[in-house]
Amino acid sequence: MNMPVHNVPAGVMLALLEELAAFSAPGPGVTRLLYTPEWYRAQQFLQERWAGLGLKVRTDEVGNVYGTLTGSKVTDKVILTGSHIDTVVNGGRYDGAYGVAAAAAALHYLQVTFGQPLRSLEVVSFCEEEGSRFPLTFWGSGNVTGLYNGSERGSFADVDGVTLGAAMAACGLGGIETSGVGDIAATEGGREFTSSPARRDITAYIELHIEQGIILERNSQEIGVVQAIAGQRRYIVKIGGTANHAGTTPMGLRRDALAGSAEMLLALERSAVAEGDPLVATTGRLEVHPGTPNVIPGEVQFTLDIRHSEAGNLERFCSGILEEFAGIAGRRGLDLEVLPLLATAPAPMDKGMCAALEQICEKQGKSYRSMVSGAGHDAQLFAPLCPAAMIFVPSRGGISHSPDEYSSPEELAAGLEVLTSILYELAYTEN
Ligand code: HGY
Ligand code: MN
Ligand code: MN
Repeated sequence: MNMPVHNVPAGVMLALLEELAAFSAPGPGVTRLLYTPEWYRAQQFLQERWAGLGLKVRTDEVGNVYGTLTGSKVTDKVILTGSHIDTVVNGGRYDGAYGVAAAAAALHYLQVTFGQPLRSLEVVSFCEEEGSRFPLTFWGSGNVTGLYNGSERGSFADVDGVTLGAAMAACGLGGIETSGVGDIAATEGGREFTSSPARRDITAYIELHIEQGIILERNSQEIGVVQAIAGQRRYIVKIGGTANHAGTTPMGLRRDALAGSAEMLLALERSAVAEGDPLVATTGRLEVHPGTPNVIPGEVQFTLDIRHSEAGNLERFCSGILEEFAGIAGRRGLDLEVLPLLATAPAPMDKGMCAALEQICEKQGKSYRSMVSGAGHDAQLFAPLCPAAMIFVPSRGGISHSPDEYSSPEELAAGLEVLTSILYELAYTEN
């Protein structure tokens, strides 16, 4: 089949990326956390630019922004493409934003070049995926796919104690602060909020994203066709000891929550290394209370992020390490509380779309490889609901979640062309 999509101009995408990077809190890299002023301005900016690109724009009650190119034949279903607009703290300018900018540029190119599609195409800027501000992740796609039911808005708060519902209300969004979990109490405005029911009108989801790893660069390949996304377990672990005087408490009489945590984290690393690739385990955040030099730590709270591409191995590793934590706490006379935060199963991508992506790369003479994603992505929430696919482009040095995150304009443009090509096949041809 000839390739009607070629030489897709990257200018619109690169300009969007440049402008999005400016919506950040002060500091190195890009920091754009959910429901913060910089987050709000970025979503507002996208609505204006997408309207200017001829897309029909709307926002849902959690702040996901959509731009639709309505089809001539199929209008009650959409082919969805996009990614998340939020970032980690001091992150890069491509994680998430690239998939959002490229999707809008692809729809614009398709509309200008081929006119109205047969089937509706829709770009989405998901409000949140990282879990950087509130202790939950995939808040944007999770509200689209039914992972969340709205009751979370009163029960999750950021480090300053601002609840998800209050932060939403501060952005004028549908959520209003509620009382506890699962109990959607009437609010001061007397309005109940409704949780956004899972959408049933999405026939396929495609996400373009930077690899955030080193495999494509190491193998000098332009495109990654993702076969599966690793499953993820996230926990908050609370260790209870006894805060006491650092000078007068003999070592044998201590219940030191930080020393106990340190033994647990070394056990975590040792077990993960022994388990071997592709298992990874990380503690990204640890808080010590009271956190003063001359007081034995009475309480420690740390996060766990554990991933594997096989569900059984992930389950076995998690239960094993939590058992080991219980043994350490028991020996030290410490209290242990483990709060599960997230459990996403490994998600296979759609075989038909993977094959179509490989064929597109072949025809366009782009080097590519099939691969598993160690990073979590919105696409994994769509995989159980509709055909889902992901396309990667190289990350320089494999660096991501860092101000040094970088992909060249040529690499970004290659990904854009592959995305545009599969969207053309899905929306413009009688496939
Ligand atoms: O953590 C992840 O895998 C993704 O970048 N949110
Ligand atoms: Mn991402
Ligand atoms: Mn990320």
